[in-house]
Amino acid sequence: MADPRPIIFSGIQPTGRKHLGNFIGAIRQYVEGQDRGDPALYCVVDLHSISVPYDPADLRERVLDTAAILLAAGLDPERCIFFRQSDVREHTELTWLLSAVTSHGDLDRMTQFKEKVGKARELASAALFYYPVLMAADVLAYRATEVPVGDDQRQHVELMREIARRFNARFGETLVVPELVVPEVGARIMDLQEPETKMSTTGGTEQGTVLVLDDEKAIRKKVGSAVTDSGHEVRAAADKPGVTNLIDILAVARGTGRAEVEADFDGVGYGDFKRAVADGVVELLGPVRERYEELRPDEAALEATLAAGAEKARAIAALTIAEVRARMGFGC
Ligand code: AQP
Repeated sequence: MADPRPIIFSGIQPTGRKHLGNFIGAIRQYVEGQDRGDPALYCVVDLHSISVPYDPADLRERVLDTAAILLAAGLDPERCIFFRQSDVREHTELTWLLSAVTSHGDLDRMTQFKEKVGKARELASAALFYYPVLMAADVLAYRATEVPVGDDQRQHVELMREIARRFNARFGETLVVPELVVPEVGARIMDLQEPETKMSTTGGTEQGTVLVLDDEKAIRKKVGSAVTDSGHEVRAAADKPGVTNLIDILAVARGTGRAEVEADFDGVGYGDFKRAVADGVVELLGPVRERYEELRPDEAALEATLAAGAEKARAIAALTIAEVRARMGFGC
């Protein structure tokens, strides 16, 4: 018998500043997954964004920005379940229930928490510390089998797998242990100015971060000034992080692999190579920006899309929560 189709779940934070790393590492995987998944669920994770200082009035706007970016990138609400996390209250209930099988030590080991708080650990919100439990609830509520994410989420997915295993061992087989899915090329797109650090919404350089909504001029400027090295070979190597990053970006834009890009640019200087990368990124993101401009003004339509998705999501999550509650000894 053929394998059943996967249940796919992934979440993305609400900001209008989605970058090329988010697009390559996550968003294009979402679009690919919507015909494979049964269902594929994608969620704007607004509850996660309260883990750092934020402006409530701004939050709703950023959710709509993000929703419009994802729809512009190719998400089709007819082929996937697309919704806002806070509309499905089951996520917060399951977070609390799963905390029974999550240890303080588990959360204390999360490198993303350590990187984000730096030395200001005592001032960090409890929500930031708890973020991986909410992320586990997001996925486990749908008994997802696949979680498409970028490489930076590897540790969080490992933890949710462990939480599911522990729950099943303690309360009986209930939750599905999901598989991490990271893209073969582009799982970690690096900052163009600091290619040793990942391209990031909060931590990167302005010039080294290509935004999905950047216009052609901005894209060409940022890619044109990307840091390379003192050599001249277009070759992926550990000691050539800048060039390797550009090779990955072009490979994704052209739908090929590293080897094909290296072969195409054998003997070509960095200047021409960067121009080709800029062309590729403009082709990749240009249509998304144009479609975004059309979709973003119609807030009522965006809200209606998210509300319809939430209703479908809730129907699935409610079944899981009911079973989890029963297993844990709560009334129905
Ligand atoms: N540089 C990256 N390369 C590949 N994938 C990436 N992702 C993030 N950065 C890269 C993936 O994008 C998805 C959505 O991420 P998010 O918006 O939920 O936030 P994040 O993972 O915390 O990364 P950001 O966007 O850079 O935000 P900050 O600055 O807050 O860390 C995820 O699947 C992520 O793996």
